[in-house]
Amino acid sequence: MEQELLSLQDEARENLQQLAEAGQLEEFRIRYLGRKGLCSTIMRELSTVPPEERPRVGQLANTIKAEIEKLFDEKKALLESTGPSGAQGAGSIDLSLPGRYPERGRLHPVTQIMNEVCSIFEALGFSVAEGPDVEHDHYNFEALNIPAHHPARDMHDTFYVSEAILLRTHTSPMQARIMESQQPPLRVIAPGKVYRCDSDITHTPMFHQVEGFLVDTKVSFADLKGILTVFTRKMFGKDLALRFRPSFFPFTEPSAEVDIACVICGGSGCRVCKQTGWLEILGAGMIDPEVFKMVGYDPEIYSGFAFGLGIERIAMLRYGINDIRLYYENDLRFLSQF
Ligand code: 2NL
Repeated sequence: MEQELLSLQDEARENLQQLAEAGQLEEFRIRYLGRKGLCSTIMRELSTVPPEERPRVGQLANTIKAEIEKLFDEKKALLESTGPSGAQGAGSIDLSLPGRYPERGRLHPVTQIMNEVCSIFEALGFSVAEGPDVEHDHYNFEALNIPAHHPARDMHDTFYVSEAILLRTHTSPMQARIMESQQPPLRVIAPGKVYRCDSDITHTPMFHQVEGFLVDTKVSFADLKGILTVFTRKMFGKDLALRFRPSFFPFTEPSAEVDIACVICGGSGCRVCKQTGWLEILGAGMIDPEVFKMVGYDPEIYSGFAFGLGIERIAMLRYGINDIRLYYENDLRFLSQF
């Protein structure tokens, strides 16, 4: 029995010395130290030793088991310890390897431009208001002078939730809500998502707008031109040419569209500006007296202007992006450029 114990110890020591990988440790542990392992088996056989020898042999067995456990723990610590690979064999961790850095995230280009547009208007004294994406027909159309059967409703390609509820086609319903509940003077912008049933290289069914309005006594078209000129210069550069071109919107009269000199060709004519030398960047106008009546303002006392711009379009012009769908494909090769 004693002989058996001593050779078990030698065998275990030798086996342990030959172990080269942390992965083999468990196999060793089960073979020698496990519940059905060699140490336990020998302990169980102690009952066959004559009673007068039992204390001595028992003690030896305990010592040897403890010795194997100690050797095992040392080897385990060695194999699992960190250090240059090779020096301590496979399975150890190489502290000299460079770490794996987590990729740094960034804001989506649409979010970046949205933030920039908002901070330009905030610097001009406008406050920011956000409202629901799901709107009442009343705020999206009626309150903005677009009654049922108005031809402008066709242009909006509206997603209807029910007869009177829809996904907002612009952010001006929020402006109507504000005018309805607050008295002038007001300067507010409404950024957010808008929805139109339309999809091609210049349209996505969801896109982002910032609309704004200013109402006070004695607001004139000159104020509109002033604010929108400051905005355009801050957004696209201070020496950029711009022009105000007559247009039509149901909620403003008179209305205008603002063009900037083509950022691609500088005004000489190219494919992007369709040879006109100009790019449309926003629509605006003096708020129609009908809208004021709808929200309970006296058009004899108050006047104001409003404007709207598409964020994806502004970002396309700023970054030279030619397909709006790129924004929504989540391709990191595209997104990580901004
Ligand atoms: C465009 C034209 C526009 C507005 C949006 C607006 C109107 C009122 C109150 C508050 Cl009555 N906001 N929005 C006014 C004129 C033009 O958008 O081409 N947008 C991309």
